[in-house]
Amino acid sequence: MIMESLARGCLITCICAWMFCSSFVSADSLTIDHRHTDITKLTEGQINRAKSVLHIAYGHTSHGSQLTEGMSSLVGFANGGGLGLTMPDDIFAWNNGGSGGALDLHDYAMGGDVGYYPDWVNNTRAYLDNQANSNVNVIIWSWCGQMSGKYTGGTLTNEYLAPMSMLETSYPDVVFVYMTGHVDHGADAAQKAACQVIRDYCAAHGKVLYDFADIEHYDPDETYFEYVGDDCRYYNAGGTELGNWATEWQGTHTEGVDWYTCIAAHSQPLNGNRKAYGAWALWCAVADDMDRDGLSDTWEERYGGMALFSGGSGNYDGDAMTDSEEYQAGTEPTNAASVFMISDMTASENQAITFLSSTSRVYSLFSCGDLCDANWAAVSGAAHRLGTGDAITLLDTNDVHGLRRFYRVGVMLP
Ligand SMILES: [Ca+2]
Ligand SMILES: [Ca+2]
Ligand SMILES: [Ca+2]
Repeated sequence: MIMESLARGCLITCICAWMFCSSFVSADSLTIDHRHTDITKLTEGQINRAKSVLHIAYGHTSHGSQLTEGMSSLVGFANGGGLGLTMPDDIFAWNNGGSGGALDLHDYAMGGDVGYYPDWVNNTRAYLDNQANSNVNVIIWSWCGQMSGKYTGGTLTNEYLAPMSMLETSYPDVVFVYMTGHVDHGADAAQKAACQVIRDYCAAHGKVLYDFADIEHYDPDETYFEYVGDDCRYYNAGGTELGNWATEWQGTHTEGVDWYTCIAAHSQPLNGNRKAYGAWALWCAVADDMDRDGLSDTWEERYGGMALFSGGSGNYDGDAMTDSEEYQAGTEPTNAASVFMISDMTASENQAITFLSSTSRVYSLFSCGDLCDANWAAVSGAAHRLGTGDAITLLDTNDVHGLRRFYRVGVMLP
């Protein structure tokens, strides 16, 4: 999502710009998929926050154990410096109860898997209604099979999506994590269609999704395998087996350095590795937005607490930007003088657009020739810039002399 700021002012004859803010952050869906399997991108602070905030209950059978088995063996891999990790020892430790500074994850908390309806719903309610589990704030269920069958049988909504949504209503302080099922080459079309139904539902309704199937379509180099089985074998469109993406990658990389061995039910260790990386990305992301309003809880706490900004649509400091826009732009939501705006524009050989940037935000330059058309386009040759916390300048190096140009700057979270 991009927010844009324009400053009004004349650069040279027929070249001017205008300022406004548009778009906003809202309670977006959160999807964890193959794009979130680089565990080296997680920070120690994010991991420790997940460990301090989360109390997770996980219901699963064999396929779902790829997450927890992968997470178990990840501890030693990271301790040994795998992938160049230099985190403190045992930072990825987890156990039931969270003792010793580990992540609190109640493995096999609820019997069965999400394929067994209505058992999984009843088991969830019984678990959460048990006072002994009153601190649990994340529920996650995996599939083993049945997903594609529910799709073809027309019960995917009534036996999965709708009950999940009802549970969310019943337990508003608990984050429920949706999942896609494992890839299934034997039922490829139905499996893909079922996954897409789940993805579309989660995207449309602001849900949290761990996209199990998507992770199984990619190797660590982001090579995509369209026709693939849960054992990582891949095929052509005609069904001819071509290889195994996991064993091939493992065979050309170093165990203990690039990947680690682990139990991965029905599959290969590399798949378990990637499930664990995705799981930790999930824990970190969930822990930083427990109220699911699209605003980082860390950011909200920095400026006074989540109660001040709930929903993000308010405007605490009364300036021209909503709380959500302030979050996206990295401006201060409690300081009306802190807003996202172009501060200077100069025209000489190039058109120079200057503004105060924020760290951890990415900026890009757009222009158009007619505000009535408002046909904004990225300025060619103007690279995206990472904010520094100081003023930065974006340049339009194209020859626009004699042309009318309006500029605006877009900002987004990386
Ligand atoms: Ca939040
Ligand atoms: Ca504001
Ligand atoms: Ca402000």
